[in-house]
Amino acid sequence: MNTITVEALRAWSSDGLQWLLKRPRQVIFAVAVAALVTAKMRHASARRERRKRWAKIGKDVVVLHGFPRGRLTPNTSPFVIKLETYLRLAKITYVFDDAEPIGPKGQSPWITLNGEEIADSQLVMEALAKKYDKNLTSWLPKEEQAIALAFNLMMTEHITWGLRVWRYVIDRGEQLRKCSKLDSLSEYIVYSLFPYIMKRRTWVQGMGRHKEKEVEEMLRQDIAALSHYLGRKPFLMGDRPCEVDCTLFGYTSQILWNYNGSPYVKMVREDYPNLEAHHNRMRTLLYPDWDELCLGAAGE
Ligand SMILES: N[C@@H](CCC(=O)N[C@@H](CS)C(=O)NCC(=O)O)C(=O)O
Repeated sequence: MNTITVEALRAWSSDGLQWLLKRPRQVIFAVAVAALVTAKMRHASARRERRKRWAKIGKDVVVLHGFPRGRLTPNTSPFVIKLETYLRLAKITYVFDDAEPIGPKGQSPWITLNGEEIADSQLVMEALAKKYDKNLTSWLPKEEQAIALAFNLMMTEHITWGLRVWRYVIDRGEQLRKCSKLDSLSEYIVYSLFPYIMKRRTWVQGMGRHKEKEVEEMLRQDIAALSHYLGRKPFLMGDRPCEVDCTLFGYTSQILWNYNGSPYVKMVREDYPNLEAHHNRMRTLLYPDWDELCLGAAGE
């Protein structure tokens, strides 16, 4: 390079630097945009790679996506346990993956099956029941199927919200933090944002507008109804477990293991002990590997 070119370059870069120094806001904005674009591209590439990995898992093998395993339960979400329990009960081959817990509808769980993505535990179970001919409730008379449906909805649309009030509004995610094992960044995001977000959501849904004791009483009635209907039967609908038992197991798993300090533990354990017996029966039947799936109490 000759001297004139070097001089010209020096002058150009010094002018350029001067120009940039006079525009700090624009520079910060440009750097932020570049960082965002890079992060988005990396995110999109990781997403593509995960999908390639899931596509290779095998024909007709379900990839169940959920939050990371809990310390004391295979999952801290009743919906993930509900679906995983169904997969086990229906003997459908699956693998669990926590790399992308939130699915196409913005919630967990969801599945990938032969490259197709299906979200919502209930819709997944219906799709799988059709594909594998595994509707475990269809043998019941229509009248009892209606009862199973109503109990299922009572749990997923009513008990869920009462439990969320306790977990996020009353306990402010403390017990959930103890029962989960997340890296410190995810923990910070989840537990500083979730109580705030969930408080808002429980208010919009309606449950969050009631007094603590009112919510407790509502859930007691629901839990009592489940217990009375279960009675002395081994499973909710009789001698054979079906989908609604998977849902019940999802909820008793949360209450018995992840709701320490809430009034609901005593309800399930002491006031309506046939529900704890149901939980133990389902766990023995379907989760011989329960301890291996769980990540162990804090401090281990
Ligand atoms: N109807 C859905 C409900 C699932 C659901 O509420 N999942 C919660 C975890 S327990 C979730 O993903 N929450 C995150 C959010 O809604 O933003 C199902 O049956 O899968």
